[in-house]
Amino acid sequence: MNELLVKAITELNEDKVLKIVKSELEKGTDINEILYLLQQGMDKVGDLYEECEYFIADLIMAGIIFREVLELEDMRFNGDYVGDKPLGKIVIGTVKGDLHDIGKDIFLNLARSAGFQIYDLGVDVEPEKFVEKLRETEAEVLGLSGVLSLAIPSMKQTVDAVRNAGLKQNVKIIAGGNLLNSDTAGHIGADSFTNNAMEGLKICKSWIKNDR
Ligand code: B12
Repeated sequence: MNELLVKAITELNEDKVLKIVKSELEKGTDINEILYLLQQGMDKVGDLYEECEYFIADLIMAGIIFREVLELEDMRFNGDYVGDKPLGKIVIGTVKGDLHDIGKDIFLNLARSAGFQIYDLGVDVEPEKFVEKLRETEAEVLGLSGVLSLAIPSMKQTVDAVRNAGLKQNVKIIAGGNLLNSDTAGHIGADSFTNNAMEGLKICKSWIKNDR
């Protein structure tokens, strides 16, 4: 299914994508494997856009198809059961200037089903909004999402704002998005970074564990 699914999303073939995903879910294929392949397809859609083969309408279509897959009932994550008390609190948002929210939503659904309480600020979030929400909720983790190049300076501004507000010693910051690497992450000044939601969840869990 690997190549078929990547090809179907790259070609924006909605029916085929849904058919393959449904049949893989029936077979018991791991959700993360499906997400990984869809993400690869999205990268290819992005490449075609860069090469002027695809236009903005195609990016929109790719986003719609991805959302449809995420809405399938069996795409829900089975997280750890934690009872009434949340495992920890995460404030999250897509940073200022960036409207991409599919990756953010994948991570937050995963974290929520693992027992985290999530405060989602949406997209295009100003640094001050993150600071305000961290103060209000006393969350232990701040998750910053972004895929545009301009998300990097926005993430840095947000980390700086949290530090300047005197909150940094109580808050761990994780940045997520597919253009992040150790260089960009170093520049941003977050505690960690990832381009994989499952890995992000593991990092957040390890922070909470070490805290207790
Ligand atoms: C779909 C899409 C859109 C959709 C977005 C729909 C939506 N609701 O999100 C729409 C049509 C709105 C869009 C608009 C634009 N887009 Co666009 N888009 C894409 C595309 C094809 C896919 C993005 C995506 O959803 N990927 C799949 C998700 C699952 O991956 P992800 O975000 O990386 O998330 C994963 C991890 O990173 C991680 N993660 C993500 N966030 C977080 C947060 C935390 C805390 C953690 C722990 C983990 C985590 O978990 C996820 C699952 O593993 C990308 C191509 C690409 N390669 O990314 C271009 C791309 C990002 N877009 C691009 C561009 C240029 C634009 C526009 C400027 C186009 C225009 N001329 O208007 C606008 C910008 C609008 C804005 N201000 O944001 C460029 C950016 C270039 C750059 N370097 O800046 C890209 C790279 C395409 C390209 N190759 O040229 N886009």
